[in-house]
Amino acid sequence: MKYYITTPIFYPNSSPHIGTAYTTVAADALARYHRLLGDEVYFLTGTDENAQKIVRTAEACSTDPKIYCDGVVERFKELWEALDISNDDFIRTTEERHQKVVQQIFTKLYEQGDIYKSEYAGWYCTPCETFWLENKLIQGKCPNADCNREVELLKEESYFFRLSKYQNILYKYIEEHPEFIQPTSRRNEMLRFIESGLEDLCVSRTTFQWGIKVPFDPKHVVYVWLDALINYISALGFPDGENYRRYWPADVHIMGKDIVRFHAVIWPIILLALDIPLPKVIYGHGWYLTKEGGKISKSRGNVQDSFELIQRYGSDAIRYFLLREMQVGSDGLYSEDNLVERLNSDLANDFGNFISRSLAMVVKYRNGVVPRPGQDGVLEQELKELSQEIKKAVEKSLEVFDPASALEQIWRFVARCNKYVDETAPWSLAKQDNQRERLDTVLYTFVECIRIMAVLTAPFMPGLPPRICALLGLDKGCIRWEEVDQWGILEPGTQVQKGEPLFPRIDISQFTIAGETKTVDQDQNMNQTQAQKETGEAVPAPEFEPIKAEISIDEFAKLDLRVAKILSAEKVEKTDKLMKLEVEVAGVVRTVVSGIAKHYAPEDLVNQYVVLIANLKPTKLRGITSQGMILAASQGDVLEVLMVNKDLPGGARVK
Ligand code: ME8
Repeated sequence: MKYYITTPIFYPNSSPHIGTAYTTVAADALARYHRLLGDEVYFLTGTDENAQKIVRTAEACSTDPKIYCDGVVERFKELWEALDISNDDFIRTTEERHQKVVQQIFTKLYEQGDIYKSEYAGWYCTPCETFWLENKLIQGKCPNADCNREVELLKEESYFFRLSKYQNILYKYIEEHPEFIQPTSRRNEMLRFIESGLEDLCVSRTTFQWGIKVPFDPKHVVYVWLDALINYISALGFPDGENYRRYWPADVHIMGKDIVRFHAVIWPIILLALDIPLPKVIYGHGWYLTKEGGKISKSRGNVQDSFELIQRYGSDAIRYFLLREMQVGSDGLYSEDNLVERLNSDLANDFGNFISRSLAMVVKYRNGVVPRPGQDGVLEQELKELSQEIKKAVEKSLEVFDPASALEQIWRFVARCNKYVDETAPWSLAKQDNQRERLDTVLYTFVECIRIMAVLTAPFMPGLPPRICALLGLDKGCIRWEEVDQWGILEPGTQVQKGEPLFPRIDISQFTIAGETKTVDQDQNMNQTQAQKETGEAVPAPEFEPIKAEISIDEFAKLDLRVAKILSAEKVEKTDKLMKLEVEVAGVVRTVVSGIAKHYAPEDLVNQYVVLIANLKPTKLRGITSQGMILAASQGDVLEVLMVNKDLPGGARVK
């Protein structure tokens, strides 16, 4: 089976962002899933460069549009690489292979009478690259709810494309093919839009020269949408390229809801006019919004540097977050806090923790050698049935382009596996001589569960399978979709390792607000601690952080530790960990921001004497300058601030 999937071609008027990344990551997960199914996949993305807004942006940077695009396109390519995007091709509309096809199609549509010359008088919105009739404007501005910006009056000789001629054919086609526009809410919107009547579309401009020239009338350049949509076939070598014959029609065009209209109306009509089969599905997902509710977009300037995010959290974590948070038919909420929360709960606690705790037990009880399992019990049977159910559910979700529910299903399996560890309590089995075979079965089941998780998550987090395979002593070939719910794949006798935690916890209390330096404290200890508990002695012993390298007494003497009296305490808004303290030390009052809010109520702290590192360089946390740090002891989830009970004044030295 072939599978042709595309993203929109993005305007390179500024660097790509998290919104743009979502579409591309979603398409990539689908492409990877289909490759795992054994389909012959062609995955296309690219850039839409012949737009008026590109000319404007380049002018603002006093540079040539092509040179400007070349720079930004490199950023796109770098970002896709950093996010492990597995596109087979990257089309730029400034490439000759594209321009040639656009000119051929324009000429053909003109010759057959579907394009005609007339005069355009109306309004143009440059940010949306869209023409509007006067009666559609809202208070004289662009009626697109997300835009609402100034429009410009245009009056020029133009070519027009007869959308109206195909209105009824298209309407009937959408009615008869309920799968054509998805999800259903977007299909209904499109039907209403077509019912309101299609106007012929202005498809050329004469007021600027950047773009593809109309071959028989070169003072015109082709209007951006007609040009852009054709990328989906020009990249395949339309009309007689091998890829075109092999892959067209597209199995799905994935895009945001903002541009479904162009894909569901203009694009099918171009294809109908050319007598070319229509794409099978046009899928419009929601937008990523900021906490304040606005769409993340270049023009709103609320974009966070994607490269920085990837560097901080890793591509798999970003991919997981983006795919998990966008529910079908609605918008997703993006914030770095949400991202860290998901990373800590779903990836570090649930997923990574199962893997480290179960591998730690194979290492502890069987020297890392996968044992031959004995007879399955009820719990193993239940897990096997669940894996079959989950495989089907994931397949069903991906058939309807819904990675969020696919991941939700996979995490049902992860949760069940964690419960299985508690139910089987291998640390107790290990103490009973007559439970040797049972322990073998449990440990074997652990490792099979890890293999299954590696396969299930492979399309979404492609960085994981190689890492998990390395832990399991397998090569990449162990990632086979058809074996997801087949048990007994892993050979007994295989040597596994505990390895590093796959997703170290991120301590968000170490963050300062956006725009300032952020330091991430990766609390690598968390997962290991739990694993250690379970493999440990009668009273499970926690695993401690290794003791740091020796220092001299002189180095220690540099630390100025003082008793400080807490005068006031209040939680820092919009965080759940940070507490702002006013402390009195040696006659002065200082502000200290401390990550203890989860463990203390403000009233429990006021009037207490604590230990302060008084000569620590101030740092900003959530915009508050913190002048020192108070000492606390912590292990796992327990934290206790060190308090001084004798009557010592704020300012007394701690030595
Ligand atoms: O429209 N949330 O390009 P574009 C989710 N060149 N997705 C988002 C997003 C957000 N906040 N912001 C952008 C164009 N996107 C045309 C397309 S195709 C023939 C021509 C994604 O750079 C989403 O896929 O404005 C949206 O449809 C697309 O970027 C718009 O990209």
